[in-house]
Amino acid sequence: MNYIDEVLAKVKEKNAAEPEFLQAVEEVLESIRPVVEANEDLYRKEAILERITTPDRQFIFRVPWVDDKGQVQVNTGYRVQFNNAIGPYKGGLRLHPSVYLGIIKFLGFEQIFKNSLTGLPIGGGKGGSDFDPKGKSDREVMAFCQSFMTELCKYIGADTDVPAGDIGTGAREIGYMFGQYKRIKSVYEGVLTGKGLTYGGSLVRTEATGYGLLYIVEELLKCHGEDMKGKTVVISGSGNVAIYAAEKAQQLGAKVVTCSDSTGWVYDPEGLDIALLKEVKEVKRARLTEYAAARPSAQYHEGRGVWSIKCDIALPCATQNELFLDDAKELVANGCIAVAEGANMPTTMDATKYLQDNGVWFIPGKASNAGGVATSALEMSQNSERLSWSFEEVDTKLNQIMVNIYHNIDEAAKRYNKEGDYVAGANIAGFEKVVEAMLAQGVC
Ligand code: NDP
Ligand code: 2IT
Repeated sequence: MNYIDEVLAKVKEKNAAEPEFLQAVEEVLESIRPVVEANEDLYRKEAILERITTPDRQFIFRVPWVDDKGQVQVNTGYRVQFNNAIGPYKGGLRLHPSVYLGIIKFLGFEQIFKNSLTGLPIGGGKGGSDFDPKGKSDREVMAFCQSFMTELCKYIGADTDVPAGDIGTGAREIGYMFGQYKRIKSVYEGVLTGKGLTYGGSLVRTEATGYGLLYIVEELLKCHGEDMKGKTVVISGSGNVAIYAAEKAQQLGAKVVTCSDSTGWVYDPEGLDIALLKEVKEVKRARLTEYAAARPSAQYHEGRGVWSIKCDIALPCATQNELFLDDAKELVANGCIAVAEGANMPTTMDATKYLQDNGVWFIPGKASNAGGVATSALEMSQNSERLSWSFEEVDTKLNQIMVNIYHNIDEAAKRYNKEGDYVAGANIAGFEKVVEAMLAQGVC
């Protein structure tokens, strides 16, 4: 058996109950075949693939907190430190009832290659909890965050492991966690990113993932003689990534006609009202029914359905496995030319293949949503030098990083005779840098 198949079989056996992790590993290993085949003896001897698919360490802990009725609640907390070959572990904290070890491992594994693609010195990690912030009071969220950080603070630090936001973790949660870290450790350091602007946060971090997504799409289109002006865009999700992707798409002259949440979706043929969407989601933390109620042009539908709307560009920005083969068929039939992932692994493997086989330009999340973590790394730089950069300075750097990512993944794909296969390009370019660092650092 060749080395990749051997390792894939072992990973499947060891992690059988973690389908999302297996999906992420399979996608990466399948697409780096040409690189591994060219170095098979060395990589096998050095156990590169076994090492890169096994986390450095993983922490699982109890998170007890008291709800508003005085009842003690217990959640499970996770932090997986996956690989620090090129820098301190870096990656978000997901707070969602679906979180279990397999979700955190898939996200931490993806983060290794994404962080490598940014060109900045950050390794891969991820964490979170099965806590659901939805419907909780601010005091309950604070109680959870303080308890979570009471344990997590033992494993993280500005030069060790720097968490940030992800699903369910926004500015409010980061603030409570930062306060508790500072209180326990008596150290004021950039241990978290996505902080508020009054205590070490970076301008543009809030917008960064969504804006970065559009910067890479803009570059993709430019290189194919197209631009965003007049394009119809469908987006899923209505959280941090979705809102700022929609905002930047409209700034670039496109019309964004959909968004969604976990209960339903909105079709707004006149183009989303971003200010209203922010008010409903960021301020009121309400459902999309409130958006539709306040916006005469919008139709609200229960369930899922954004991919059924005719569009030029589709941007999945909610969660993993939310764009299936049937959705891909509908997008192709409707003339969609590009799909770029704002979320992590939102497109299933068969849907990805269908899109690519049918000539749709497809950019995988580890490249297209890297603007968030890249700007987190810029926040770390600002914290280290105890300075704050202007909005324009950070935004210009973010734009340049996304343009560079596009050209790096395009070039890597071409180098292995896979022109236009940005999945292969992203995995190969991300992998090459990490492996070079691992080999240089010996067996560790
Ligand atoms: P938010 O919590 O701000 O928003 C998530 C959005 O997705 C909400 O609209 C939510 O709906 C919806 N959603 C979440 N889970 C599900 C589900 N199981 N089914 C249907 N809808 C769901 O998170 P973000 O916007 O930060 O994250 C979105 C995606 O982007 C995730 O995959 C995340 O890992 C990825 N990402 C985030 C980055 C960041 O900087 N924040 C950086 C890079 C990637 P509802 O409110 O109803 O739950
Ligand atoms: O998936 C991701 O890249 C994030 N949630 C952002 C991580 C970060 O450290 O900013």
